[in-house]
Amino acid sequence: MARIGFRSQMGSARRPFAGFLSSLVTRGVDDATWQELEEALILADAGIDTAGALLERLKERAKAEKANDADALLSLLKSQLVDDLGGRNLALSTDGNPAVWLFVGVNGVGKTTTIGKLAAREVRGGRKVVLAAGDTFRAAAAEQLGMWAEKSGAELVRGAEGADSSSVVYDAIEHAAATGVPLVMADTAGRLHTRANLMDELEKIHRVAGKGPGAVAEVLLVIDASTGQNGLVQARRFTESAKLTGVVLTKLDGSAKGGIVLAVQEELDIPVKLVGLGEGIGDLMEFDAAEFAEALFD
Ligand SMILES: Nc1nc2c(ncn2[C@@H]2O[C@H](COP(=O)(O)OP(=O)(O)OP(=O)(O)O)[C@@H](O)[C@H]2O)c(=O)[nH]1
Ligand SMILES: [Mg+2]
Repeated sequence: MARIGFRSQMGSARRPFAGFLSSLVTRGVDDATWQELEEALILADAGIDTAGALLERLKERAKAEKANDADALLSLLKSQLVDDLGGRNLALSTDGNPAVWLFVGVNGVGKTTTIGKLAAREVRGGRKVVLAAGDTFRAAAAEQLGMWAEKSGAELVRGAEGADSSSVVYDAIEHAAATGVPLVMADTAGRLHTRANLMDELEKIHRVAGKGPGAVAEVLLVIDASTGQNGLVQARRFTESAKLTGVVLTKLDGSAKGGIVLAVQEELDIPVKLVGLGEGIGDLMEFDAAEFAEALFD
């Protein structure tokens, strides 16, 4: 399988920076440069505060390092992005017997698809995986996860439609423990069939999952990058209640703009661990700050 890359699959993410880049190349660094960069960052969904903060850091460094031509400024920009976005531990923890990875996020963001892709990656790496159909909102959700189980070579544990999600997840963990499977990935619903609060439900799943033989090793918030700043507003609700360990940013291949990566990391202060770059089973990458910065600004 050809290795997928940010540059080839990033869709519209680079587009907001095209104008800034071409005037930088033709005019060099002048008074308008900073303003054009700030506008491009805001257009790219970085958010006003994040764009402003990045610009301040850049200006200071440009002055100190006397970066006053286009090439120098571009490499400074890339290295600032790598400093801001990189240097974090992106490995998914496998602590626990089994380790349990919970996937949370509003509906339609790509939770189930991400689980399918990740299960395939783990199975390819020689690990056995149980998928827990914790989204009991509709029967189709478990069927969709079942298809991913088949494609990826993982095993599925599901309950009846409308069953208690946490009990399905608990059963999956017990089953994994009993059969020597080291990893459980649990799907959850983005909405509920009862009037219960989604955050309360997720907390309950987390609590119950920790009571069994396994341990919750990752709680991954899935965010649809193409929803831009709106996605961020939704994400904040999850950060208030769930103990998140990382973000999966999906659909960066579509109409999403690249600045959203900055906004998520700076405003939520949770590492973007994985990026979704398509609907296929191989379209998932560990986030790579250097490759991302190159892809945006080369
Ligand atoms: N282009 C693209 N599409 C994606 C990506 N990830 C998921 N999708 C698509 O987004 C749609 C929703 O994905 P799901 O995985 O069903 O989303 P979900 O969060 O499980 O949704 P609910 O179960 O309704 O809460 C599907 O059509 C997926 O194929 C991605 O990285 N890129
Ligand atoms: Mg789903």
